Amino acid sequence: MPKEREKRRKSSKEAGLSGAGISDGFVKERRTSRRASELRDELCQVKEVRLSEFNSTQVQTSMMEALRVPQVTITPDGGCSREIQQEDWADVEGSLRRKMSNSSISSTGSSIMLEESEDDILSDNETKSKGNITLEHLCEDTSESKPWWKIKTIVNWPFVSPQRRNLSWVQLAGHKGNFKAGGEGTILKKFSENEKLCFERLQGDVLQDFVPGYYGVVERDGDPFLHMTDLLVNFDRPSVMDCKMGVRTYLEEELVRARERPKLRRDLFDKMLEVDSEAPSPQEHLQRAVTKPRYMQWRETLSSTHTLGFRIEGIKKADGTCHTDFKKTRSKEDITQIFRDFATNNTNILNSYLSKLAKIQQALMSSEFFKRHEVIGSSLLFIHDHTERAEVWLIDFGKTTALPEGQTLDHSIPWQEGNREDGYMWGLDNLMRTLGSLTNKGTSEGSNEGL
Ligand code: I3P
Repeated sequence: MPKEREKRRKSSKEAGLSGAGISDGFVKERRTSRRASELRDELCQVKEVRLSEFNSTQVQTSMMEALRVPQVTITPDGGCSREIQQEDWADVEGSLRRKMSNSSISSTGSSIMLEESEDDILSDNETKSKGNITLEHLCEDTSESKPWWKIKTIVNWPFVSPQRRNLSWVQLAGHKGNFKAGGEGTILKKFSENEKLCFERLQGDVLQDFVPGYYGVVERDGDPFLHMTDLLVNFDRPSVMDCKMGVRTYLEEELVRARERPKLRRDLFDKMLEVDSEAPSPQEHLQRAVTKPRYMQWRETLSSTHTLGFRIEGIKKADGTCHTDFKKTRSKEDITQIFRDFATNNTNILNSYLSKLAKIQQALMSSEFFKRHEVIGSSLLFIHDHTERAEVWLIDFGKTTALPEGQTLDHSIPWQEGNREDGYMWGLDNLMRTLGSLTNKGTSEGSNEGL
């Protein structure tokens, strides 16, 4: 069975879903969907290029260079920025060399792969990375007629009227998940075991009021989905902003995996090139690929993730235009200006956001869930409309991971590999200062680092 189908079958099983109990009406849909799955599987064949195909010593050497995953140590420098020290992992390199020599690079091939992400094969990634997207393009109902689009933070736009909800989708940010229309006022998000566990653990936690309502796992077209509240349902032509929180956007376990089973990705190299043709090293240019941690770390230092502990991923304005071109938005001045524009310099909206953030901050400080999880790749979703109603929600828990029993995080202290700190609270503090500077209220708490 192809890998992808096997994976889907497993996750469906893990979600406790089976053929039993599914109505007859589903059967036809499922047959169609099976064909769609097969087509997807064909599309998903990952291109594997064995090292043995690279005969030149030069390329082999550069491959070795690229596979050295750097360690990033972030230390507060007492001011507005954080110092980033890149160290080579001598031990990693050693074990990698052993691995590679065991796998006979030169003749018999190795298990180190050059691959493209499934997302990028299947998505409109190119369009997204260009930044500005018009609503017309995205307002078609993609949920049924389009191929399987993978959209990370997707929001539901009541395009015609809340009653006649011709579901239309707007792509906002980064990583692409899959969303479909749920019942009234709800959406379906592509199943992730990790995110499901988070929603379950969040039940009864003080954070529950700040995350989308969760209604369990449902099956649609043969695939499992998480059923949750559509956060935009009571807004009229809302403006939406996605801010990815924290100083780190990849899990520590991803670093470990990259060390143990390094993969070179051409799609990430291409994305890098699109933003800055000089970003890849000469070696990376040669092999036209980078590892994921290398890409993620580059993205973090390019944006405000490292310096402020959050970054703007995407904005949808009330006029329907979407902007996702914030990869290089780093300075506090730029970020402040973006927030000002987003809120149309409306003090009521800004104050409302600020007071929501203060409540979130309070809840985070007393949350058992937050204490015991490494929160990576999670966003704060800002939503307001012309009525000046403004809400902030915590979303995206696909990479939020429980710590071992007994371990807790501070969420403010610098990250060093092993401590699993994510800098979420530090980022939130900086975010509140940004908004505070626009309302002249500032924030009463927090350190002076960052902003
Ligand atoms: C993507 C973004 C996503 C990440 C994705 C990256 O980069 O960092 O968060 O997914 O990795 O390609 P960009 O924002 O520049 O498009 P995860 O958070 O799930 O790791 P992927 O290509 O492996 O999906």
